[in-house]
Amino acid sequence: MSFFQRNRRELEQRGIDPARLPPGQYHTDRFPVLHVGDVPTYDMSTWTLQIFGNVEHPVTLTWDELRALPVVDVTTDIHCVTKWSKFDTVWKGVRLRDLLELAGMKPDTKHLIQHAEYGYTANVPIADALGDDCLLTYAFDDQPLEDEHGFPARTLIPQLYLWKSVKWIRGLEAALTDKPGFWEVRGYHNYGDPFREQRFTDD
Ligand SMILES: Nc1nc2c(c(=O)[nH]1)N[C@H]1C(S)=C(S)[C@@H](COP(=O)(O)O)O[C@H]1N2
Ligand SMILES: [Mo]
Repeated sequence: MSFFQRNRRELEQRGIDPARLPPGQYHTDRFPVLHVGDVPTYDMSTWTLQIFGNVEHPVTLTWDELRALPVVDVTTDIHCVTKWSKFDTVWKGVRLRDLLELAGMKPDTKHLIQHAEYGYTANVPIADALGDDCLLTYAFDDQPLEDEHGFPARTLIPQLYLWKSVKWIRGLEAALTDKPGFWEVRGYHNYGDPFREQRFTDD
């Protein structure tokens, strides 16, 4: 029996439906850390989030302004393209759609381009950012994010591979034209649906 088959059987034995695992994925209880480059550090008195692009009025939020916005809790499975999935992760934050609405995102917006510290970017179709579970999140398991998991804030777009959930988020850009991001221009799929196993460009 392969590692992947054994992993699915272990899930069944724990009473967890293995159909929650996308093809080619295994389940882990750990929370691996994956990123390129250094982990940034911040002075929260100068940290900002910018919401800009195809909007009526660009917004720059301070940390305190972000924390004053309506908070939601999301429990969801996450799937990394390096093949690990983690179930029932618990996040707290502000819905991306509420943030985009705050800036008056124009209705003809087609894409969301997410901008992180040090230039990492990831693109998603705008519809994929507007779901109930799509957050700008600042807490995991009721604790502030750990530095390596994106402190102070990251996005969570759980229906796509996790490279689309951008750590150390600094900007949300509403866009009319697509701008493939850091991994998307390096051979990874432009959309990245785990259940259709869209790992690489031509998958
Ligand atoms: N800013 C930034 N965000 C990022 C990345 C990165 O390199 N830089 N890597 C992505 C990838 S490939 C994955 S799998 C997830 C990993 O999140 P984690 O380290 O919290 O598990 O972060 C994503 N967000
Ligand atoms: Mo990843």
